[in-house]
Amino acid sequence: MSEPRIFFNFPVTADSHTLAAYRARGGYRALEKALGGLQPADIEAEVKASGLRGRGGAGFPTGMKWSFVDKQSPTVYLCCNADEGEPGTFKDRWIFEHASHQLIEGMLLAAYALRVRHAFIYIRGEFDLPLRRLREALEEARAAGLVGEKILGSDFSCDIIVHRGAGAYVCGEESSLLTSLEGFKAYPRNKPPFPAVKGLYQAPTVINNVETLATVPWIVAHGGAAYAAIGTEKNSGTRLFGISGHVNKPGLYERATGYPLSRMIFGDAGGIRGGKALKAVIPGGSSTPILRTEEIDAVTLDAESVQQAGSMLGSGGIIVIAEGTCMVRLLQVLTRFYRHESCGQCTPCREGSALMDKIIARIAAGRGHQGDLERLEQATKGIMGNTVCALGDAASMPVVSFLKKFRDEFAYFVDTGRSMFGGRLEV
Ligand code: L3W
Repeated sequence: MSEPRIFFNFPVTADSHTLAAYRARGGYRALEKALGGLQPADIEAEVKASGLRGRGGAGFPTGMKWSFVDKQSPTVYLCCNADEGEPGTFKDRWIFEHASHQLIEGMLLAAYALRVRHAFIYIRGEFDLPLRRLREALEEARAAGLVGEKILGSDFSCDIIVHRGAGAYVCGEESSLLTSLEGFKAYPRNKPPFPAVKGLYQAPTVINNVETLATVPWIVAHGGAAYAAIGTEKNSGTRLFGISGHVNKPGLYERATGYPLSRMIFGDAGGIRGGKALKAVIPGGSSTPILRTEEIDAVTLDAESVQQAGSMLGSGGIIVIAEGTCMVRLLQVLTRFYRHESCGQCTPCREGSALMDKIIARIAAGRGHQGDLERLEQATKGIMGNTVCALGDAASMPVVSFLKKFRDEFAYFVDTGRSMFGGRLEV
């Protein structure tokens, strides 16, 4: 294969997740290289040169985020955001199950670059096998002198602490993750100050997604320029794309950025189940705006292209929807989720997500009122931009985009009390 693979570069076997297997495929050599002669600033420079952008959803340049940290601060923390909860997103889970050591090595490299002595992994509470694999890997790494005091005999010491979440989606929002880690109810905080300036226990804190950190060993091993040469100019590298919904071969695919979305759906994922036509795609996790079939023809899997089409690449969770799916009922599933996950701190999000859910539920039950679509739009306007964190926007975005793209289906349901597509929710 000519295109490098940062993740899918080994066959998964019964023991491919172990330290021995990781070492056999070159693992921890980037750490040896760093501790053997690279300065912390060299690592930051390589990450900057790589053009790596955050893989959690927002796509913020990783090297720039690292550069915001006050290098004179006596304490700097690193947090790995592993609270993977965005519906349609299941990539970080794979990394834990099959490549926990790659994440650990990436975190150690980041910790070395940022002079961190205590690094944290905030892992989704529902994860079971991923957590077990991570704990096993950390034990192996500690026993081998790769985590803890004087790593590999150098002056660099760093411990990695695992914190298990308790099943709250909002903890994937970085500031609420910090609040939760500190032991408080996970209410998000206003930004600025950004965590890089004032984060965990008020100290400068870098928070990066699992996939982002697990990419760092490859960058240190091969150089930032080699990474920048993969994919598109503004969105370098490969990404793990999770494709789910009405496709024949749902799963996780690693592709260089710039890969055509339609090739992913009709090639890699084997096309639409049951030979049906494609109706719509949610390209980057459930909070990203939905695209109709005719809008995806020219879309490639990089932030700019997806944005040009009117959506976001987000966390790379591609949800594919076949013809015959009732969009009212699909939106009901999404609004119920966001209502449940709103932390309740901000009134517009708490009350607005409940109101949207109530209206959509009554439409889907065949009891919609005339004017409900306008009420829904009004609710989104009251929420968007008026909350501390992005959850309010995330809850509103599907409502806005579904109403814009499939308004006739909603109007038909309100007018007739029935779905255009019969009585059953397509699953
Ligand atoms: C210092 C500045 N730091 C920005 C940092 C900031 C953060 C990063 C991005 O939301 C999105 C959300 C979800 N000085 C800075 C600075 N930063 N300016 O850069 O910040 P931001 O605010 O643009 O985004 P965010 O709050 O991190 C992330 C969307 O992603 N999403 C969610 C996916 C969910 C998962 C999951 O389950 N794993 O990834 C999908 O689309 O809606 O809009 O670190 O501190 N001047």
